[in-house]
Amino acid sequence: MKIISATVIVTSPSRNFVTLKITTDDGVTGLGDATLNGRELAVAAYLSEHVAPLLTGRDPHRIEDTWQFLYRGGYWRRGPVTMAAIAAVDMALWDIKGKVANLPVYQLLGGASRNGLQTYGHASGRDLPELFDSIRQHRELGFTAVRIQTAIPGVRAVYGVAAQPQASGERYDYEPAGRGAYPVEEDWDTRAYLRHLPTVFEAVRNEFGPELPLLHDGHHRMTPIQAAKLGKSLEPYDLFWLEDCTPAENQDSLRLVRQHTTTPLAIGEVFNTVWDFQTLIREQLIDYVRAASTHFGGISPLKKVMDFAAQHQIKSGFHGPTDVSPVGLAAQLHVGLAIHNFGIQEYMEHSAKTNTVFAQSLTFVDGLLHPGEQPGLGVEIDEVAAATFPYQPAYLPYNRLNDGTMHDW
Ligand code: CS2
Ligand code: MG
Repeated sequence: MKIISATVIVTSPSRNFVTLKITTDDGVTGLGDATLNGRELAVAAYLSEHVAPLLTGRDPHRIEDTWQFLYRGGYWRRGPVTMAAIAAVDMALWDIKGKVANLPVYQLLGGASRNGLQTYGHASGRDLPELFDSIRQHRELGFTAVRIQTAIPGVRAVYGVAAQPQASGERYDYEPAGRGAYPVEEDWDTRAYLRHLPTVFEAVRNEFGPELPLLHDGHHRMTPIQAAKLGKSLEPYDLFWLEDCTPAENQDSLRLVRQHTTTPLAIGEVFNTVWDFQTLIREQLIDYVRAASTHFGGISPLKKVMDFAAQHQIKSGFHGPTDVSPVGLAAQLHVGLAIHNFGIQEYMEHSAKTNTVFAQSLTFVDGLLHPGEQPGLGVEIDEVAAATFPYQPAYLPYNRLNDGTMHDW
């Protein structure tokens, strides 16, 4: 069996997606997700200019060797663009292998370790009534865990909170394509945030009780001691996890957070190789690995990092926003179903428009996601539909503090 072509499909049904399609001489095709929010065309060029030409003639069954060839052979290692490109190849080859074996990919990873994947959704609101409505809406949809994001008094626009109520039935999607060809400036005030957030979780616990698993995303905005302060102040509300509490390029900084709080910590959606996790996992400075198959080099390294994490009783919490495409989401559902140390799966449902481009076999029933029993990943792309949604320049916002200093978004 030989690869005869690798083509890059950029489409923007509700937001930009980059998909790699590998075709073999037997006519079997495989898909991989290479979507990197705000830098999509960089990955598309990396794939079409520097990877696709090298794949022709290779044996698609040699997944590990192809991964190592692209990682070590490119000389310049790691980084989000490189690892998203390699991820797409890895996913597509697992898709092909599953189709040839007539098995869903999770079966090739050791089979199912559970019936389905507990999932959390994004509840948000500018104020408590809106937030409570959003929590109720998510519970009616079957979510058995919710992430809580809310406005902060004095801060104009906050990550994860719609500036206006969503159209009825529309799910809140923070990464809409129409963000414009220049990033929007937002503002931030950590002290206001640290004062306000505990009052929100107290109100949510009073309204919904102690059982509902609640998550929160700090989105990289605190210093380690501020993260420690927040983790400690949220302990009475028994969070499932506090995510991205502080930028983790300096993995050592999580030692300081860990010393002060027992609130479980989740980190890693912006990481792209196991090296970014090495200290965090070895010293058990986190509780959940937040990697996404798309940004972490694909299925192969995602399984490897979870096997490393298992030695330190750390579980998965794979990143599942709308800027991981249905292909990338499917890839990590297969990994999540197979590994023993599964924790929870994020699920920001893709839009109806996106679902006209990507046919998916995943199911979400009784709060559990399952990738389905289709051979391979269980996702197909309608290239004619994809072509009707051309790329739209779109960037994530950025943050400045009140004095104009750049801050983490
Ligand atoms: C967020 C993401 O889902 C999350 O946890 O951190 O939505 C993040 O903002 C986007 O993936 C950025 O592209
Ligand atoms: Mg996050």
